[in-house]
Order: sequence, then C-alpha cells, then structure tokens
Amino acid sequence: MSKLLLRTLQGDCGDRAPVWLMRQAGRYLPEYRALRSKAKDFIAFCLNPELATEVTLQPVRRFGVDGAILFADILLVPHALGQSVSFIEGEGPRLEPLGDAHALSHLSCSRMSESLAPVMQTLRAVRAAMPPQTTLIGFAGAPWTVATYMIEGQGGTDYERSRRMMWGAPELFKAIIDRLVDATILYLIAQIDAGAETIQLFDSWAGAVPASLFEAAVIDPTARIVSAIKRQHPEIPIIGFPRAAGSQLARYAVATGVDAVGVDHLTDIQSTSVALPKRVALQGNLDPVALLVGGVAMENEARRLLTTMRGRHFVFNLGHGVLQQTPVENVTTLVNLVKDAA
Ligand code: 1CP
Repeated sequence: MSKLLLRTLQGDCGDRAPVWLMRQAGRYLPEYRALRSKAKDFIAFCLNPELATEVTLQPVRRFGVDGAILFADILLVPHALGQSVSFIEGEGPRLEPLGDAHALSHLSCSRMSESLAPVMQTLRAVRAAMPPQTTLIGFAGAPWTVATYMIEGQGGTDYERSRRMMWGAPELFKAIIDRLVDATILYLIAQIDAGAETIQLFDSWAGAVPASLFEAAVIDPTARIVSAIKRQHPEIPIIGFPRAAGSQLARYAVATGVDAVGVDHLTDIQSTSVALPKRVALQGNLDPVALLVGGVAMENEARRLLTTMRGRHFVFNLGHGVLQQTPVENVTTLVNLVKDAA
C-alpha cells in the first residue's frame, strides 16, 4: 500500500488529502495520560523508547491518521547540548537562561548523538510497528524558536530578552543560532537514518521576529539546515512551519528550499496557495479551536478547506497543535471526514 502523505509531500496529488494533526499525541488522549504517569519527568518520558514508541502510535491506532509524528520535544536539543531543561507540571519548560558567550561555550554538539540515541531507537521501533501506509514524521524546532527558550529560560514571554540580544549582542545571537543549525542538522540526519521519512521544522515563534531580522533569524538558518539535509538525503521532503510569519511566508517558502509549508489559521490559505510556487505543498490550517468546539461548524470549515485546496498538493492539518481540552470524538469525526472526502 502506498504512503499517501509521503507521496503528496513529494508532489503527487492523490485521491484525497492526507491528514495528521500537530500535537496529535498528548494530554487530550486518555491513553496518553495513563502512560505519562509512568515516567518520572517529561524528558525521561521522551527519552524512554518503549513509552515514546507507544505514545507515537496511539493516535495512529485510534484515528488512522496518515502520519505518525515522533513523540519527542523541541527542547531535547538544548538538553542534549548540555543546558539544564526541566518541565514544571502545569507551567511548562524552564531552562537555565543563556546570556553570554561563556555559557554558550559550555554547550556542545559532542554529546548529542549519545544523549539522543533513545530518540533514534524510538524511530526504529515505530517504523517497524506502524501500518505500511503510514508515513513517519521526524521533527526539530527551528533555530529561532529553540533559541527563544534557551535565552528566555521559559515559554510564554514577549521575547524581550531574545530581541534585546538580536539588537544589542548580534554576534552572540548569531553564535547561538549557528550552534543550533549545526545541532539540528546532526539531529535530523540521525532521525532520517533511523527511519524518519519526512521532517518538519517547527518555527512556532517566527511571528515574533522583527521584519528586518527575519532573514537572519528564520530564513537563513532554515535554508542552511534544508540544504545540508538535501545534500545527504535529497529524497526526504522537508516541511517548514514558520507560524504567524504573515507577509513573510511566501519569501520563506521560496528562499528556504522547503518542500512544504505549514499554514497557521490566521493566514488565508487560498491566497497563500496562489502566491506560492506549485512545487511547494501546503499543510494546515484549521483553527484548533474549531476542532475543540466540533459539530457542524467544524465540519463545514473542514469541508471548505478541502474544497479550497482541491487540485493543490495539500496536507490536512491544524493551524497549530491540538488543544488539551479537545474532545477525542471531535478528532475522530474530523479525521473520518477528511478520509471520506473524495
Ligand atoms: O505531558 C505533558 O504535559 C507535556 C506536554 C507536551 C507534549 C505532549 C510537551 C511540553 N511537549 C509535548 C510533545 C511534543 N512537543 C510533540 C510531540 C508530537 C506530537 O505533535 O504529537 C511535538 C511535535 C512538540 C513540539 C514543541 N514543543 C513545540 C513546537 C510545536 C508547537 O506546539 O508550537 C514547542 C513550542 C514545544 C515546547 C513545549 N513543549 C511542552 C510545552 C509545555 C512547551 C511550551 C509551549 C509554550 O511555550 O507555549
């Protein structure tokens, strides 16, 4: 049986749009919550191949989505570089904030392959256990988004420390981005070698970058990662998701060399589709709150999206991740709707 998601990302238009959902594994699933309580903390959970494999497969089994996204987190990279990272229940990630060149000098790629070896074990195990028509998606955070956590020490800020550094200490900022480019290339090539069939780069906070710095903080680091991966694995499609990039999305799609772009729910996907070269596939862009609400409103919106994107290389997804309060049955309804639409 052929892999619809992989083929669509490689430029084929199949009989229907493939579907997977960002954050399709997570707390909204009772079977996730049952396993989550077995690990002592969230990093240990991600680095336990047995648990991570099971959690990766849960949404594939329950909903029959076309993609299995590796269960891991973008903050495993700073952890593997040697920064202290922890997750506080109900609050989110906490890192030792990175503020000077001395602290950066302690972060090194040399320990990465050892500390992230369990992730590769997870990928191999998922690949062996998943249905043959499913596509295995590897991922990493894009350098800017990961750098914001490393510099701020947490999420949910207005990125003031990161932006202060961009303007006030541009050499240090560039050195952090460069370290992350190197680390991300190593990490993603290892994921592909372990069985990932496509890769997504999450740039969740791309919308916080000042326009004149977008090239340096988002486009250039992404382009370097894409070209390094393509040199070794030209056949692997790469999805870039510069969330809330707005008017910069079209330039991102062309200048980074990605094969597909994620489109958030604030962006009009129809005009984006017209503006982007046909070789670039689109992925998105249902509002996660429409999924949470469900019912006729969700179904009408999903059908509108499918109709709008008919004839285009399109992967059905959300504009951002599944929200924790989302009723599981809404996800079942949505996935079945997309799979039944001709
Ligand atoms: O069990 C728990 O409470 C942990 C919640 C959780 C989960 C399920 C976190 C903490 N990370 C994850 C898994 C995760 N993270 C995946 C797994 C695969 C899947 O999609 O099913 C992925 C792809 C991520 C990526 C990730 N982590 C992003 C990029 C995508 C996005 O949502 O924008 C980001 C920004 C993070 C950081 C992160 N991880 C977790 C939290 C609470 C946060 C902070 C979010 C914030 O700052 O708002």
